[in-house]
Amino acid sequence: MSNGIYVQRTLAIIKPDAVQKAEEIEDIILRSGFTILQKRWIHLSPEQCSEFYSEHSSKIFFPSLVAFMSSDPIVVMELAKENAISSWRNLIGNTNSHKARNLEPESIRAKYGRDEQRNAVHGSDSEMSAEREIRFFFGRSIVEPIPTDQAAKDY
Ligand code: RTP
Ligand code: MG
Repeated sequence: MSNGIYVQRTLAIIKPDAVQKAEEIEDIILRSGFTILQKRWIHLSPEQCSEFYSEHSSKIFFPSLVAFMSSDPIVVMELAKENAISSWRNLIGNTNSHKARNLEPESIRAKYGRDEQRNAVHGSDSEMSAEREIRFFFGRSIVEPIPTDQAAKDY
């Protein structure tokens, strides 16, 4: 068992409903101890959104999600921090912005989201999806994962 800190990477997106607040959200990200390794603005096509969210292709909200995510530019960021995936998911809060306002009033979705779809931000939900999503937008991470017992097994 390693005693080292496991600096993990995750993918964050500032969605079309919140890009006007991108600077404020980036401030929160940095004040919360994340490093922004890579960042780009991009306007996704409906086809690219469908591919990115393919795990939801059978859901009733899929067409509307694709229309929303391709409606305007987004900001995508590769973030690094110890336990970045769960740390970022905790900071963004419940998927439904109304629930986030009740349950986690300090969360990003509570502050900047509108409803269950227009919820301001995205976060990878596992190491596997983080790898896939970082590759989707950036080709590859600019840093090699720090080897720990777990990481050595995964990579
Ligand atoms: P995300 O992937 O964007 O970080 O969000 P999440 O894990 O919290 O939620 P997920 O279940 O993966 O849903 C992906 C995105 O689809 C939209 N959504 N709309 N009932 C609805 O209208 C509905 N449910 C989900 C949201 O934009 C959600 O973030
Ligand atoms: Mg998700």
